[in-house]
Amino acid sequence: MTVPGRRTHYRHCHLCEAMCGIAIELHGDRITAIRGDDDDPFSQGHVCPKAVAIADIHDDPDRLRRPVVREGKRGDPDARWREVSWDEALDRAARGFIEVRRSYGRDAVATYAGNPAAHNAGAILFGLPLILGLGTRHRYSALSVDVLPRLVASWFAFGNQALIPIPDIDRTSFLLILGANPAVSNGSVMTAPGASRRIRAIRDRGGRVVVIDPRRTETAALADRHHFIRPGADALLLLGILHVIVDEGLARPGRLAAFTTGTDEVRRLALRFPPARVAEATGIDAAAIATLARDFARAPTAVCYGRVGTCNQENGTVASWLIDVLHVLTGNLDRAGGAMFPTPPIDPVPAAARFGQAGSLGSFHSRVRGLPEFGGELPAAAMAEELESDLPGRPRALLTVAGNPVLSLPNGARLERALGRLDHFVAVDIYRNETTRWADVILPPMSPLHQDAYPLAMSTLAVRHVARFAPPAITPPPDGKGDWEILLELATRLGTGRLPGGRMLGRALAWAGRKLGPRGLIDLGLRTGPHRGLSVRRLLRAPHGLDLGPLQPRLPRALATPGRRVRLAPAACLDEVRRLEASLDAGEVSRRAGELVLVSRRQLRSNNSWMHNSRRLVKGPERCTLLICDEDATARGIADGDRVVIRSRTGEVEAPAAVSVEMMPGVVCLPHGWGHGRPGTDLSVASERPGVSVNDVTDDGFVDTISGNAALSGVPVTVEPAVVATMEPTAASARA
Ligand SMILES: Nc1nc2c(c(=O)[nH]1)N[C@H]1C(S)=C(S)[C@@H](COP(=O)(O)OP(=O)(O)OC[C@H]3O[C@@H](n4cnc5c(=O)[nH]c(N)nc54)[C@H](O)[C@@H]3O)O[C@H]1N2
Ligand SMILES: Nc1nc2c(c(=O)[nH]1)N[C@H]1C(S)=C(S)[C@@H](COP(=O)(O)OP(=O)(O)OC[C@H]3O[C@@H](n4cnc5c(=O)[nH]c(N)nc54)[C@H](O)[C@@H]3O)O[C@H]1N2
Ligand code: SF4
Ligand SMILES: [Mo]
Repeated sequence: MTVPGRRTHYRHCHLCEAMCGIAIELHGDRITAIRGDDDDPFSQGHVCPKAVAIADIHDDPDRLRRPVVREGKRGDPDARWREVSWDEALDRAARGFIEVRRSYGRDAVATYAGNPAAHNAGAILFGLPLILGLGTRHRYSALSVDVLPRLVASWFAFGNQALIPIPDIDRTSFLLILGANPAVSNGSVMTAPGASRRIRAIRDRGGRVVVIDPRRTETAALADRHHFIRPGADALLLLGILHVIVDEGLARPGRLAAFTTGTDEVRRLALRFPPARVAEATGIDAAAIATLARDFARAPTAVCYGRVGTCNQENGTVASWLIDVLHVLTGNLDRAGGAMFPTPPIDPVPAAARFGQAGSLGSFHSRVRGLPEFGGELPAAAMAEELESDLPGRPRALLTVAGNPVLSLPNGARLERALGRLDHFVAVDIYRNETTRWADVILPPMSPLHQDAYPLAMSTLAVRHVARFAPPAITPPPDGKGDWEILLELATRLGTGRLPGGRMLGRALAWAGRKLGPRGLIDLGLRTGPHRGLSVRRLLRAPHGLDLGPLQPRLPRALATPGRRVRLAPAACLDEVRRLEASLDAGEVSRRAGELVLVSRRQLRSNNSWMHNSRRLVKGPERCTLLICDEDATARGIADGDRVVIRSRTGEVEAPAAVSVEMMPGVVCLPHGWGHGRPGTDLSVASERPGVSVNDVTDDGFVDTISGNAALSGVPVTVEPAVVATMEPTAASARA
């Protein structure tokens, strides 16, 4: 029975990659409850604690509803912010860019796109033409503190960064997880709602799950085996595994052999790394490496899933590439139960190839450190020094879209200082936070609940083919704008469609977008996509989403390399392994006594840096703690709960220690996304329990050599008890 004025709206949750189906109970336009959508064929009712916080963000009084401009000096914590009309805000935003461009040229405008932009179809479809249209070399995004090494590896091997292998988790009989914690993150570059349930199902059907992580994680608790690994040593571990597979004649590439080149080179390479040679550096003993290799190779189907831990480290591209090598040599690439390439309803693979977005590496370099561009974008680890350096070509203006680089990029404090040097800064964002407080203008999009929902990017990473579209859940406010409208209006004012820098894809999207809007573009994509009979209308009639079946093989047809071959031995990776081999021989890879390195972690009730303003999510005990093992804590006179100082080359932070059996000796761990104690923000809940930013101690100088992706993992640090001020004897004696 329906109560008048009450209704249920169904859509996917836009917060993380799992895209769980949710049911939002509404009374008029007021949210009364959010729960999992039991009828979603993909997520089957699964949600995590963050889903209900969608309501908190939607109703958050701190969330910006109208554009604001800063009056007074940049960065002044006491600056006044004034609400202005959209026209005034957009004009002022555009004018600043036009002036900077006129005085200093196109490269003087920098852009940074953050994670929520990837969860918003309108922001993707309208952000891309704007950013490409600006034609600047100073293009940055969260990709290069996340998945860039995976994209580079795909471009090397498959000729297209959009061809990303995904674990076929529901059909595999052996899952090897390297540096991912889906029990908490809910899966990444593997859209698999209810990932924990899917992992348990592998074991229930007689398969095996092994986790390799410097922390015994929540995911490790679901596995048959867990091995600690020294941060950054995954490439060596994989070489050791490949050695056993080649040496013991376990390699079976099967049908892949017909369209793969470079197999002999990688076989020869692997033979140089017997497990005994890599054991000490990885922290995993040789017998365990050999067993792992045999189990993987002999399993009926097997897949290796590497994620943030294998990407955000110094050997990120090599590790990502060796995972592909492992899949090819064992015949597990592009087959059911192995690593597969989804064919989503709107397929970026042919689009990327046709519009010149398949990939590119090093066609230009950053000015200061010479880091390579990938796909036209520079690594975000270079952003602070680029904004800072007076070499010719310094960016004077910045546009951020859904990003919080002050908390998300390595050496965030340095970036923060550099933001103070800008002539003009515009943020498209919903909060005045650690980054956007430096802006001149903040342009806030409406809540996602006021907008259509189609998981454009996440569908391309899903472990099944699914489709789901929802209209706005709640009537949009009359003066509200979606991300796409803000980006379109900026583009119009900047005339980016006419700029010579607007690449073909940018111009095509800008033209079609103006005519069709995001819903029209999505409809066009669905109608012309690989799955027949889809359209927005069809999906509106299926509010719980449609299941379009399991993943299907795509090779060799989808390959974009010359002659449609998998290129298994890219020169850049072979060179890098030689370098790694030399440092292995020099003993540089092994742990020095007493040394500590830092890794980060995610938390179920957090989403990167921007959901700590939900009281429901942040309540409970302090969660921004330093995990440290007993041995390392005792050696430093640290007891559980003590405040400690964590120091690196770039800075220091103070946090309570949590002595934990989860941690590998020599490795300590802070969560990322905290650090809300900076002045001048408008985050009333988050600033009550600020925590500290791990990225005040990570190092922008520490990157994956091939891609320039930030090595956020494995940062050398020292940890010692915080000095208790002698003026406060009560506090000191309480600790004694
Ligand atoms: N040390 C360490 N650092 C890390 C990581 C790590 O594991 N360790 N992880 C890295 C990873 S994987 C990522 S993806 C990055 C994330 O890096 P970022 O994307 O830079 O940071 P987020 O915390 O996701 O910030 C999102 C911003 O978008 C805004 N926002 C939220 N919703 C919307 C919306 O609908 N529209 C608009 N326009 N804005 C919105 C928020 O207010 C916030 O300012 O952090 C990286 N940094
Ligand atoms: N609850 C929650 N969910 C999220 C997010 C969030 O902030 N909170 N963020 C979302 C985003 S943007 C992303 S990209 C995904 C990320 O999803 P995941 O990749 O699952 O992310 P993490 O939980 O950071 O897991 C990385 C793991 O790698 C380990 N690790 C660190 N260094 C190394 C190493 O050198 N080698 C190996 N083998 N392991 C290492 C860490 O200990 C950690 O357990 O999560 C998404 N989902
Ligand atoms: S797992 Fe991700 S998509 Fe699912 S409810 Fe939680 S935040 Fe939303
Ligand atoms: Mo991410």
